[in-house]
Amino acid sequence: MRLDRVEARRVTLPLRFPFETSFSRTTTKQFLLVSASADGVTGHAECVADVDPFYLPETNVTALHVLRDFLVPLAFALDVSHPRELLPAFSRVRGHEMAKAALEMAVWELWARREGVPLWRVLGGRGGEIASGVSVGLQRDEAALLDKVSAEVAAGYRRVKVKIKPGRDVALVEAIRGRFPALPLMVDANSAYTLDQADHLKRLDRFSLMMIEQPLGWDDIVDHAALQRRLETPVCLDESIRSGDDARRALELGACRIVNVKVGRVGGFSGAIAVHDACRARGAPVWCGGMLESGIGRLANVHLQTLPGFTLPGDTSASARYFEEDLVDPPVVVSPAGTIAVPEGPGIGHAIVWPRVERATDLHETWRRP
Ligand code: OSB
Ligand code: MG
Repeated sequence: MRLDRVEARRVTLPLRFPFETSFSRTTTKQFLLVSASADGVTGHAECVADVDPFYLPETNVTALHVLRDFLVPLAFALDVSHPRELLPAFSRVRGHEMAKAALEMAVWELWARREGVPLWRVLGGRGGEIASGVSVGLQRDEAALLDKVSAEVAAGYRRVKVKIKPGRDVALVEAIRGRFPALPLMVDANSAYTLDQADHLKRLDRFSLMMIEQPLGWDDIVDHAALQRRLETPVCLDESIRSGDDARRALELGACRIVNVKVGRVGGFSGAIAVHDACRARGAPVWCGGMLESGIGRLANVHLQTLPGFTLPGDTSASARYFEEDLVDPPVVVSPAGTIAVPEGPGIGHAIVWPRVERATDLHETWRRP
């Protein structure tokens, strides 16, 4: 299969509520929607880069540049016999995993549509349902956080993750634990601490947290290994894992016991499968993170989570927690039992509502195979 056209649209969607982490406060979601076409069939994927480089180094501007000037030409030169060939074909381009993932995922989605099967089938997953968890951002105060967590528990979510940062950590976790003694609960620091705060982080050990996610540097595994030796709470890495090899190295070094995989952070589905396999081979749980995706990226995450190593609920929650009106119909919904149904239609399996996409698009580039 030869790609004959690739497009990128820049899409902006208002968020229903601001999402605050240790590194920023997001009020609107802006992303590149990448589409790849061959022989009259088109696949679509969402790039997880943001307007700023505060989570990881890429931005929507760097992703558009790297796609246009490097990745799309490499993809046009390829005669694709399977989507897993894309990531190795991109290897001369160092880093830029989010840009790589967007194009690679669009080709997987195209592949599934050509075959007329749901994405999970080409990924090697299964149908049925997945368990759903939520990520709760930093709130105004403790009362607001408790209200938010209560609402998510009442909605049926199977586990709750709360964002922390220095000054807004131990007391908040203590308050949540006081109210919900048995709740599967975890925290995510997005690199807000340093190893010299290990004694402070150790105070979280008494709250039976499932894990603490990415407490230290975004590109570190050595300090995380030192921290993990001192904590009973499992460390989970997010930002630090950008490939299957990164997952292998982190687990072998003892830098974490659990891995968060985001397809967009590891170069696409083949990278995500490599992370999944590296964890599974070592008996380490892996779960699927999120990047406030619209339904297009959200559904890609649903399909990925049907692989057998996903033994913990991830961060894939209902569209309605983020968007008044999602770009897919039906939107992603969560049952009162805290599950999401795995789509059975071709590709991502829900229809993309193109008039909504076009209304939210302020830039559209099309590249054709020379
Ligand atoms: O660290 O997991 C993270 C959102 C944006 C950037 C980083 C992270 C997150 C989330 C939200 O935690 C997960 C979601 O609901 O999509
Ligand atoms: Mg995280």
